[in-house]
Amino acid sequence: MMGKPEVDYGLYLVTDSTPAILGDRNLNEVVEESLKGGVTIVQLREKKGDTAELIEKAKALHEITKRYNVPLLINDRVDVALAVGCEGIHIGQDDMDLSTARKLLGPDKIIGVTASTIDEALKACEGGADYLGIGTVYATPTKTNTKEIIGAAGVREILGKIADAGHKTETVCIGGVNESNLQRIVFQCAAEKKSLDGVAIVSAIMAAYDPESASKKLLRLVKSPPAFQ
Ligand code: TZP
Ligand code: MG
Repeated sequence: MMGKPEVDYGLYLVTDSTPAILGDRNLNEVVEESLKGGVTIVQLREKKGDTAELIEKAKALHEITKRYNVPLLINDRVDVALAVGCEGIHIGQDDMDLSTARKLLGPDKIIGVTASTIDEALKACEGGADYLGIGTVYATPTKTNTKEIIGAAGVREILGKIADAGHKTETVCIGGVNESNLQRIVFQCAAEKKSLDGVAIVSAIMAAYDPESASKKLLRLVKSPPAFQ
């Protein structure tokens, strides 16, 4: 038995292959640069393309993430994660339900769930999600169809409620996180009994001129306590 891998959620890269973010660069190269910079977990998020193409993309990316000993999760697609044999999936509220996904993937795969409200968060924790992606923290051009912009205060409220309910589920926040605001967001989000385990980022890494140094800088900020209290 392999068991579930230990995961460091500290600096969580979510990919985006759209022209606005990736431009004419190569997805695998950009992800590998960010892995060199210290990204601790990667989610392949592709909203377009057919299944066969997505499986090929995910397989190639998995070869890279494995070399860095970093888990690869697939956004939305349980079938693709199973086909590739990668470490797990991330599902939103409109995707496959958590219990079905768990049945299909088994106990050892990582399943993350997006939560924008207290109810969504509690339900995902009770249902056995490994981590929550809490947000959207700030409005972001990377994802415009976000239902809820909850701010750092909204994230903190959710963290407080899941801690009160006794859940140990890991947590990251997502939406508009960058070098300038990372520490303040982490600081503002901290609830009495629970802080974030990491931050999930698209554009501040993927769209950076130098994804390796951007990741290094972001990782340093994640791993150092906020410079103010
Ligand atoms: N879910 C909520 S916001 C978001 C996703 C996938 C995009 C975050 O992108 P960025 O560029 O880090 O703001
Ligand atoms: Mg989804």
